[in-house]
Amino acid sequence: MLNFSELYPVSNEIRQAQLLDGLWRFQFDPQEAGEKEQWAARGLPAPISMPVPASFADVFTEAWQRDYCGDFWYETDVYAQEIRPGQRYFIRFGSVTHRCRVYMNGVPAAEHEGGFLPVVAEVTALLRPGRNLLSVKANNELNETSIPCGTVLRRADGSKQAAGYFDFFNYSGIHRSVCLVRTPEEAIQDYDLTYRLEENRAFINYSVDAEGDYGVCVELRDRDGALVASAQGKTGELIVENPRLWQVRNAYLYTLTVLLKKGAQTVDRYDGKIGIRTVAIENEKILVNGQPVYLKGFGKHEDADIIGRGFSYAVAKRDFECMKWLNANCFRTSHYPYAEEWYRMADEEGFLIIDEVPGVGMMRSIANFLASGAGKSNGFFGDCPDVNLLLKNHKAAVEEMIRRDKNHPSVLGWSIFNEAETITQASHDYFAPLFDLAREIDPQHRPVTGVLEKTSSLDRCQCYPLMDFICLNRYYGWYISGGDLKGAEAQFIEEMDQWAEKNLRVPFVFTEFGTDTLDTLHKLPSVMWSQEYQSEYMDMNFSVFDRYAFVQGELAWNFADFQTGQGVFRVNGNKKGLFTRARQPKDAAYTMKKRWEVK
Ligand code: GCB
Repeated sequence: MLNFSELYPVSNEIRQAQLLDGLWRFQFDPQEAGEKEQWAARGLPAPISMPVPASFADVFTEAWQRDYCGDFWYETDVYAQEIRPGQRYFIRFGSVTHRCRVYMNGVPAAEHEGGFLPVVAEVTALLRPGRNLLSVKANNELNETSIPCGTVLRRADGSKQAAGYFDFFNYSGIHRSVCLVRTPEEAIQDYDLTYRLEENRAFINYSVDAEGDYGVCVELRDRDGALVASAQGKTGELIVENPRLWQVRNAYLYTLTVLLKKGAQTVDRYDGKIGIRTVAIENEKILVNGQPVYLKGFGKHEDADIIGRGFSYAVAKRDFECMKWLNANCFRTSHYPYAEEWYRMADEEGFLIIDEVPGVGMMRSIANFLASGAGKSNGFFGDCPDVNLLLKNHKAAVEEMIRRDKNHPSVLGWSIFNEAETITQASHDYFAPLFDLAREIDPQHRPVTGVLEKTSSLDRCQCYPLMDFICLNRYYGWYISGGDLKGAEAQFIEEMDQWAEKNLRVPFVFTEFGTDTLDTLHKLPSVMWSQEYQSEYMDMNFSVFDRYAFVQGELAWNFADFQTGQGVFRVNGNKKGLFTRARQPKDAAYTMKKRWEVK
């Protein structure tokens, strides 16, 4: 169940969510002076302005600012017109990357490790009528005891440099909206739902976590606002006659209203959209409402010009429009849980989501994408400095993600890692409890998976038996036999025949396959990096996928070009997008569109 007020902020006649987004004050703190000098109480000594939400990196024109690694501070003024007695107040951040301490009027109010899930600070006792100072000390260093994994190097001038064991820029800052949330003293904290479908009826079992000794009333309304079911009590069942199901790319959402009642008086109210649907794995099939679904779509990133990893409704809307244009139906939140707005939009649009924790970089290499793509293993769990602490942070991320996202009909399953080292007993012992945890805490018991790269081959991988469906990242024709699609195809088939022989009776989903492609390069006959090569590569991959009935999905890498760190293998970022970073299609997007029209 959620911590108090972690529920997505809403306003109604009882609750209030006041958005604090805008231009905040900001200061780097390379000397780590902020705490000693009491910046939180006194205010930042030399602030500049900084937009929230956004990454700080790409608003700057100086390299040291863009690439800054270490402590940094944000602050803003929060005006409370009145402090109502019998109410509780919270500051809720959608995320702060990668860790933070929150202060209200100089007093510490919350700490959070992990840069991709909400941070909630209760400020009831700290908030004053009038102007209040909200400060955040954040830090974007990477290490091997928190996820995503990486390390900090020192440049010649002594400054810190974040070196992720992953292939995306270490964007940092306040990436998602911030709200001042007011709730009643005793309030609705969370709710869980499970679904069962029978002929013309849906059974929704619910459980409400609410404080106080109040009556609980749950009501379900259809799109037109008509009441279709209601029930009393903290747990119970809603029965919907002739339900409109939430279907893939044909979504229907109901509104669930939870009321806390003291006699006729409503003490608290929370409204959430829900979709009636079931998800399951049966043998080699992924089932939504009992019907097989073939996953078509992408691994994505939260990544755009200027705002970096900051959430923007306009960018998200454009992404959904592009994915719909291609006839896609699914994406993976590679390599971290995205802003909640993505899931709300996916609920509306009927997209499926494989929801991933930032369990990335669990192979020690700063060019991990190269090593793994080519099947060269790097160790990790055997000599990780504090595997228990890493596991603790990883568990917290799994728990917080599932708590946050469990009620979204779009969420099809949970991904525990991307391309981790999985070939040692130590890796199995590390991951097994994480899979158990995900299964235990998701009330809907959605499938749990992890994403395997090439070295996690079936004869060596210790972790694939943990998975309900198997996700493979494969780059035959790029990192392996690049430029030789015929040879690559033969090697690909050879591997897939081995999996087929195993007869695992679970679905396989390709969660990555792709080629770096310059939108300016055409070449006949094709060469690597050309638009022609990307299309030919896709066609080759499709022909291999179609040979195996257990392949039940294809999520291309990547939806759009995205920013990475610098290096000789990346031309200002990863160019495997089917769209440019400005969200314009490359030629291969038309190849996908044509295939996905009929697939
Ligand atoms: C991978 C990683 C992904 C990289 C991709 C690539 O295997 O999972 O983060 O961006 O390869 O393009 O190399």
